[in-house]
Amino acid sequence: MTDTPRLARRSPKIKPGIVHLGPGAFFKAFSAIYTQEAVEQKGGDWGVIAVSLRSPTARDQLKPQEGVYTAVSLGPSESNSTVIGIISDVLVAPEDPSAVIDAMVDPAIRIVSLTITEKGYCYEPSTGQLKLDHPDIIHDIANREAPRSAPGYIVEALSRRRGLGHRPFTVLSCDNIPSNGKLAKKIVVSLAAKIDPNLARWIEDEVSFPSTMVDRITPATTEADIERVTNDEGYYDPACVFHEPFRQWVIEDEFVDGARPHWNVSGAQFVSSVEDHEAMKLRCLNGTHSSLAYLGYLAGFETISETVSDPDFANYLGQLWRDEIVPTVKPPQGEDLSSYCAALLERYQNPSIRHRTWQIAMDGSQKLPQRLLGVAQESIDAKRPISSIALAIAGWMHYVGGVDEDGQKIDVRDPLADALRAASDAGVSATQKAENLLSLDAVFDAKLANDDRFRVPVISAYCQLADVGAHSSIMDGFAK
Ligand code: CS2
Repeated sequence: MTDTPRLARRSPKIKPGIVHLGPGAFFKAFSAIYTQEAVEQKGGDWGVIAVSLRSPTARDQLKPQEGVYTAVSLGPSESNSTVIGIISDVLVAPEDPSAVIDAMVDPAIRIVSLTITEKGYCYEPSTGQLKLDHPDIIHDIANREAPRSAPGYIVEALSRRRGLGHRPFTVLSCDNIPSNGKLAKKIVVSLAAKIDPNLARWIEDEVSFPSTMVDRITPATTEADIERVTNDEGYYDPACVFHEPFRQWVIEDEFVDGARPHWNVSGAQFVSSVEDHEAMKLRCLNGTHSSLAYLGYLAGFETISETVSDPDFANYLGQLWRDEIVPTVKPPQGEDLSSYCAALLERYQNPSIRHRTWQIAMDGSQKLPQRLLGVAQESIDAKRPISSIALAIAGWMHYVGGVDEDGQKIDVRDPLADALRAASDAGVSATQKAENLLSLDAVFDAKLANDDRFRVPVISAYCQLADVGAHSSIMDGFAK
């Protein structure tokens, strides 16, 4: 390794116009690439200051190579690499909160974009409200100049811009949450209202929060990936990222003063409302991803492509789409849902993308409501079946119980991991365990959790998983 030169910047830095919070693999494989392509073709000062809200890893990887990194697109049998140079600086918020606020207050910054994952919004997944008892929110109300949460940084930076007479920036959420812009607005305005009601009103009136639908499958980078870049490219790049060729970005075109990169030249769609696209993607893709992640993990599969290469799981997936998910989705203009799902299956099958079931299984308490529970509620209301969804939810319940089908410990990563484990452990019988988990109101809306048309199939799927395991349970579904 010591003999291999490190990747170095070859192109000049672009002046920053965006602060991005959450520079993980998805940002590097997605909006950073769209932005680089837009700037290459249309120009503009749209360099990105990348801000990590927690760990210094992104900075430690990127700084020594002046922000550049390699993005590798992996098709089933071909690959293609590009060096991305759109990042102009990387900051680590806990090390220097003032530097982050100063960057966000600079009027040259016209967009603050976010890939902070569901939990970064500090909200209650079952209700969509800001959690005022969240430790970071309590901290940020008391320590405005050194916040911890994304909403805390946004509120303080907007407050200072307002005080200085600057125009606000656009807040661009790129997380997998329905109406992510509306949610971001609700959270930011709720936090601002705790600090200064006039500021809250100004944010309501002046700041834009467009919603977006984002899509590109991007597994976490592994040591083997880094080695592959070293071998293929002849340089060492610990910041490299691997992604599928497919990408789709649908954005509501509501930016403060119309200021945004020409992302359309790189294929982004600007629309007046993103809701139908978001519902299609969250339910058809993320809903089945989570289902395959929990049941596939329990059945012993390491990746999504391995899971769907099992014919029984492929059948289960087809049934989940056809009978339970697609009937709840209104096709967005220009989309045909059966072609959309057929293309999704091909994307899942891509053997070059090693997307671990364990990775997708993370943070299930934050993902379940928008991925699966809304579908279950609508299907019940419309008297349609929910047996495949009930099995997926029961799979999540087993997973968060923390023990796999061979009695091995599962490394459950979830902000509610302890509460989930405690709820599961407190039950003696399988039925009690499932009932305890159903009573967690942070995840399950009370109306759904108390409805026998939901409870009964979920509890019975849980018992079935306990009796015969995930593989036999998904096969059993076809016999019914
Ligand atoms: C996945 C998503 O990890 C997960 O929860 O479902 O990251 C998924 O790969 C992306 O949303 C695809 O666009």
